[in-house]
Amino acid sequence: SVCAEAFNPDEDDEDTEPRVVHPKTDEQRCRLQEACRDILLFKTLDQEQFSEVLDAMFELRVQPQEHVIDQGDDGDNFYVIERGVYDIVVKGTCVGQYNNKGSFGELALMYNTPRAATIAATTEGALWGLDRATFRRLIVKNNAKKRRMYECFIESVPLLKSLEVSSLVIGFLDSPLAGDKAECFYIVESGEVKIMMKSKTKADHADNAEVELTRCSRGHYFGELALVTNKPRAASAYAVGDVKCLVIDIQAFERLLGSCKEIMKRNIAHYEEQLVALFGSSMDLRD
Ligand code: 1OR
Repeated sequence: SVCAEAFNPDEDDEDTEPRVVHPKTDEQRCRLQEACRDILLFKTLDQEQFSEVLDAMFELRVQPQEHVIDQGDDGDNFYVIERGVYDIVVKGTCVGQYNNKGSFGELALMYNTPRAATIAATTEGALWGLDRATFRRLIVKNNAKKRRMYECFIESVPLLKSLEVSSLVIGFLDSPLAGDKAECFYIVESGEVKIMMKSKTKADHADNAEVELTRCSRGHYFGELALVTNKPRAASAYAVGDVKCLVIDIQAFERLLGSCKEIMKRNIAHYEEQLVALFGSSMDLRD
């Protein structure tokens, strides 16, 4: 891609720019807060910064077929979805979709590159925009700081070694969910996570007992299966004591880890062998 400017958030001299404030009613602020609750890129912000971000955001309504972003354009805003369905189109082909949640438009702002995809509303929708200057001043700098803190760790994870780490948009979670929503992929930074599955043997099945399949510690990943197979979560993950995980959302996962999918699929074959050993059947992890 075209990238003339180096990625160096520390050299930005945007601290002197005036603070952007779009006044909002209480009702708007409520909806905005709800839409922003699970946005990974906002998780590195402290409360003061987060509230500055909320102040700067502005509401935007879109109609079906409307393009929010056109591939190749310069980046103006970052967008958080309040509602609506949006196609992700790369060179004329639809490669994915946002369905009533999530965010997009961060790449051009983070790396000073042209828009990497077209985002087209397929329904009527509502979005919240954040201008480029505020996004860079608060979010890009924070993300870069966080990444520097974790550089050693990221470099020690074999799966991530093959990636261009500079394009990794990361979030951190202090204790993993026993998740059923297949939206994130996790890498353990510290602590231990146990992976549990409902037993398939008749006796255990009656009382809904869970069987421990494995434990994940520093550098191990989990949560990739449902993202690779597009099926519901096959097992639950529980923190054993304090756990810190690096979290990658599904869009970033697709964009960055596509090349790692083959490695992951090979590991899924191992899961199936383990399940056969445990329960006598693999329960069709894949199709
Ligand atoms: P942006 O500023 O480049 C378009 O503007 C946005 O689409 C982009 O930031 C991302 O937020 C979002 N490849 C590139 N951009 C994507 C992709 C994507 N998905 C979402 N965006 N891929 C699709 C992954 C499902 C990879 C296609 C090869």
